[in-house]
Amino acid sequence: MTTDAEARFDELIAADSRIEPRDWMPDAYRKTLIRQISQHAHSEIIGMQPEGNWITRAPSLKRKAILMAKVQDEAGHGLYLYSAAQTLGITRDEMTEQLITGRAKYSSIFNYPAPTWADMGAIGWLVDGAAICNQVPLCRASYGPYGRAMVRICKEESFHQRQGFEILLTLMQGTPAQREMAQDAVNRWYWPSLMMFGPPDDQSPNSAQSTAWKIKRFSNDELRQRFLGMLVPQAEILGITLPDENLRWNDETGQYDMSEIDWTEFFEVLAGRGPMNTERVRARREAHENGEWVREAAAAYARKQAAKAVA
Ligand code: FAQ
Repeated sequence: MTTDAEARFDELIAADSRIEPRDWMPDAYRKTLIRQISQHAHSEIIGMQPEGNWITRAPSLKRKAILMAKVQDEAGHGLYLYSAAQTLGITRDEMTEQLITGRAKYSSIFNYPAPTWADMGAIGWLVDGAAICNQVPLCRASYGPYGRAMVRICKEESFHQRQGFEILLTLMQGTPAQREMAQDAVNRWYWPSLMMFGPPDDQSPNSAQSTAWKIKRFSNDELRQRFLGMLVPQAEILGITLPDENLRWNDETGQYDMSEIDWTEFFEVLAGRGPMNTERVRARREAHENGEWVREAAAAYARKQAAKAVA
C-alpha cells in the first residue's frame, strides 16, 4: 500500500520538483544519492593530486597561480559535495574512512599519472570537458542540495576546461617538441576520459532507477556521444589528432562511430588495479593523518569559543 509520504515523493518527482533533506524519501533513493554524491566528492578530492603534483613545476608564475586556483576550486567542490551528502545522514568521518581505507569508489580517471606539463592541458581540456558534459544535466537532479551544488561547480569547471584548452593551444603553437608533448598527453588521456561516463548502457546497473528518480537525465552512452561532439571541432582548432582511426561522423545514426572502448582496462581500474590507485589512496591517507593536529586545534578552538559564548 502506498503511504501519503510515498505518494507525495512520487508527485514531487513527477512534477520535476525538488526533494529536500527534510522530505520523506525511499531508503534506496537516499542510498543511491549517498553513493553517487560521495563518489563525486571523493573524485574532486583525489582529483587534486595529478595537478597538485605540478604546482611547484608550472612553467611560469602566471601558470602556477592559475593551477593553484584550479586545484583550490577542486577542494571547494569536494567540500560542497561532502556537505550535500551529509544532508542525507552520512557523516564526513564515515566518508573519509571509506576513502582512506580504499573501500570507496572515485572516478577512474584519477588513477592515471601526469608525467608532463602537457598533462595539465589534457586534464583541463578532456577531464574537465567530460565532467561538464556529465554534470550540466545534474544541475537538474531531483535532490535539491546536489542540483544546487552542481550549478556553481559547473561554472568553475567551464573555466577549468578553457584553461586546459589554452595550455594545449599554446603548446601546439610552440616548438615541434612541445607539439609532440601535447599530442602525447592527449593520446594518453583520451580513452580514460571517455570511460569517465561509466560503463555502456547495457552494463550500467544503476541507470534505470537513477533515471526514473530524475537523478540522471541522460544515459552514459548519450553523454559520451555529446562529449565527442564537443571534442571533434575543438581538436581541429588545436591541430591535435584524437587517437581513434575509426572516429567519424555517421549520417545514418546521427552520431560518431568510434572504436570499441577497452572495458577490461576500465574494470581493472575500478577493481583498484589501475596505474596509480595505490598511490592516490596512500597520499590521501597520509594527508589525512598529517592533518590530525589541525583538526584537533580547530576543535579545541571551537570548544573555547563556545564556552566563551556561554559565559
Ligand atoms: N569511475 O551503473 P553505473 C571531477 C561505477 S569529474 C569509477 O553506470 P551510475 C571533476 C559506478 O559508481 C569525476 N567508477 O553507475 C574534476 C557503479 O559502481 P557502484 C566525478 C565508475 O552511478 C576534473 C558502477 O561503476 N564525476 O571529479 C565510473 O549510474 C578535473 C556501475 O556504473 C562524478 O562523479 C568511473 N568513471 O553512473 C576534478 C559525476 N563510472 O557505485 C579534478 C557524478 C561508473 O554501483 C580534476 N556521477 N562507475 O559500486 C555520475 O554521474 C554517475 O555516478 C556516473 C556513473 C555516470 C559516473
